[in-house]
Amino acid sequence: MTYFNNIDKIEFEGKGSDNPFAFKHYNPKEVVGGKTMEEHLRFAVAYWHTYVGNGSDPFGAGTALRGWDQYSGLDLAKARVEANFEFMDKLNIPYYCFHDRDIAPEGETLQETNKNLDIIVAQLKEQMKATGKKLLWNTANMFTNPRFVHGAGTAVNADVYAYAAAQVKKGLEVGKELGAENYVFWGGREGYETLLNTDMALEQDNLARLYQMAIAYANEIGFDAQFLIEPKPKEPTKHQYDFDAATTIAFLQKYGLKDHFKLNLEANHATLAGHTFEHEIRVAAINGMLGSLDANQGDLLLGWDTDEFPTDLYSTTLTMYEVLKAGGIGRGGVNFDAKVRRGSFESDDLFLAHIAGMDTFAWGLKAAVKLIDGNVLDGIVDNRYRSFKEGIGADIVSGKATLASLEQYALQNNPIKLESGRQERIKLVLNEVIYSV
Ligand code: XLS
Ligand code: NI
Ligand code: NI
Repeated sequence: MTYFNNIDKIEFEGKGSDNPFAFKHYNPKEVVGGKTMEEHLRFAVAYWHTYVGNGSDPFGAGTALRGWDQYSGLDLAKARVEANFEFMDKLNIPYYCFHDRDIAPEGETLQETNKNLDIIVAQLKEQMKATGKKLLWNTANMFTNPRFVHGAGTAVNADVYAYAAAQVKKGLEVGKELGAENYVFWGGREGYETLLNTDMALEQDNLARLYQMAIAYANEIGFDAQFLIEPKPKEPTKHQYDFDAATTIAFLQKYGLKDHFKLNLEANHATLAGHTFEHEIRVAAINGMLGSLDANQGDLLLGWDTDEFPTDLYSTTLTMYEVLKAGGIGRGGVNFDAKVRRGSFESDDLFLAHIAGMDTFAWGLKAAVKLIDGNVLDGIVDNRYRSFKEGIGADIVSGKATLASLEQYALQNNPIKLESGRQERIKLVLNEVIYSV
């Protein structure tokens, strides 16, 4: 059964094309910056938004019209698997990502739920074998079911904690079965609403214990995926423990977990934390923790995770700049954790939205390569910090300087000569680079 019958394979037609169902910038086999675009970007479809999301919001019912609407239960789950592989094939997207509960319905018991999962995992495996498509990551949804009202790995109730652990165990088995490149932990309910009823220390210790158990079990079954934590400051919980990259790294360091994890960073989560996406990527990169990206964008006028498809060229350019400077995305990828707007309810919109995201990332990639090849920003940064390359600056960097030696220097060095940072000029140069590719 096919679900997108009016859509052919989306091909690269280049900048002059006015075909909305074609790429203008994403040319998978084109080599830029030493690798093909496909190798740089490693795009992934997010199962939850693309096949499960229906356009509902807190004020209104779903609007989406989908070819699988007539099904329910396991039949619906099976139809979505077929739709997934048709969709990835037509868009030439190599990877996908899912939560356990996206792909198969929950049963009455954990046994039944796992059985449903097994049926769909077998179907996914078969389709992956037939098509060569791959799983970028899977994760456990430990936030939707009412049992997680007070947390999962940070639950106030040990029975819920045990359930969450069972779900993670199964998630690791599923990841292994499907050869996932990564395994993600996103703690939607791992936080608190008020300190008045919260034992923060115990909750965080328990969360670390869950991660320890996951590492041990992955070792035991020989699942060698990269573990990722996805920071988010809030929503659904008022305060989430994995607030941002820096907080998450500190948490991992405290519990001796840092070597076992990297970060899955999401643009809209950065916005909610009061950061730019490139800030989060830089923090991860300089700590050796850049794992993967959830590509989307928020709305600066709204205070929640709107998960829009990324169409902001400045952001994708600076994102890819950070990724290239970090040496690439490694085993990670660019997962479109993004949903079409409620008003974009036709199936065609799923294609148009992914084309918009992929083209905007490819454009950003080309601009980022140009920034690097032209030594545009590196030259500026090197020049700005040049005083640390010689004399007193070199002494500071090498560790030779002391407070006394610096005082001696400062006493005779008068006046200090400062230079402009030239921000406005640099931003205009950035504009020129982005629009020239
Ligand atoms: C929610 C998160 C979620 C994770 C996976 O805001 O982005 O979708 O990516 O659980
Ligand atoms: Ni995400
Ligand atoms: Ni999100």
